[in-house]
Amino acid sequence: MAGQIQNLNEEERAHLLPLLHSAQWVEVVGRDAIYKEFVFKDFNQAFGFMSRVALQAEKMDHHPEWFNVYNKVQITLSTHDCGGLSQRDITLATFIDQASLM
Ligand code: HBI
Repeated sequence: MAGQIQNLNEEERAHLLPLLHSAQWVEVVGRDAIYKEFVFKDFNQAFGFMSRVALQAEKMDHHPEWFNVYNKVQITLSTHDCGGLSQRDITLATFIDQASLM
C-alpha cells in the first residue's frame, strides 16, 4: 500500500465513533479497535456474509479478525500498520454493515 496509514485523530474520533456506536460497534477495552457481533438465521446466511466481507477485505488489503460459530460472527477491526484505528477500519465497518443486510 502506498503512503503512511494514519491513526484517526481526536477530531475524526469525535465525529466517527458516535456513528459507529449507533450502528452497534463498540470500542474494545484495552486496545484501539472496534468490535461487533452479527447473528444470522443459520450458518448459510453467516457464511454468505463472511464471503462478501472476505472478498472486500482482500480488495482493501484490510482483513478482519473474526470468529464464527454456526450463525454468529464476531468481528474486531484495527489497523496493525498504525497500531490502532484508521480510516480503513471505518470504511470496512461500513461495508460490513451493508453486507450484513443483503
Ligand atoms: N488487515 N485489519 C488489518 N489491518 C492491517 O494493518 C493489515 C491488514 N491486512 C494486511 C495488512 N495490514 C498488510 O499491510 C500487512 O501489514 C500484512
